[in-house]
Amino acid sequence: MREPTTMTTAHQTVFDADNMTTLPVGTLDLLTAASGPSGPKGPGKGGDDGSGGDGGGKTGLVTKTRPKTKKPSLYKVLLLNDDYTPMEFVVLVLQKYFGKNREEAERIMLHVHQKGVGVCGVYTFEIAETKVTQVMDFSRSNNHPLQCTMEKE
Ligand code: TYC
Repeated sequence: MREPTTMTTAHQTVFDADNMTTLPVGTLDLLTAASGPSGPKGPGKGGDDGSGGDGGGKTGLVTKTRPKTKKPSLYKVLLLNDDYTPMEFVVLVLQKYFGKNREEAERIMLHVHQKGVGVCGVYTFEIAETKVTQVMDFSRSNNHPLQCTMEKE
């Protein structure tokens, strides 16, 4: 791990830390940064007015930093209907792997039974993938043809 460092270069103030991106001033304003956390603000060495003026007749690129906070993609985990898996088994799956109470599990099971497909939950990629594997393994172990898949939201 490097320590965050502040260096004075030909480009004036450059902030360098792990997990931070450095952007030219002005770029920041184009991003939807209003809702997220942002880096140091206000006049520092070299100021933030974009002039680059330091009284020494030099010009340079003033930068600001902000933390990288990209939201992960989400995935729906789906159950598919079939003619053979017992309703009670599907209800058990929904309670065991998706944290549903009896009432909600019955509602989702009946929805899948009537419509052909239904959403069990929405998760990040790895969690969704794990749920699909767990349900498929559990169904196969119990000799049921129940199918579980995932799709990007
Ligand atoms: N259609 C099944 C039956 O009548 C019940 C069922 C519901 C199966 C949902 C799968 O994902 C499913 N026994």
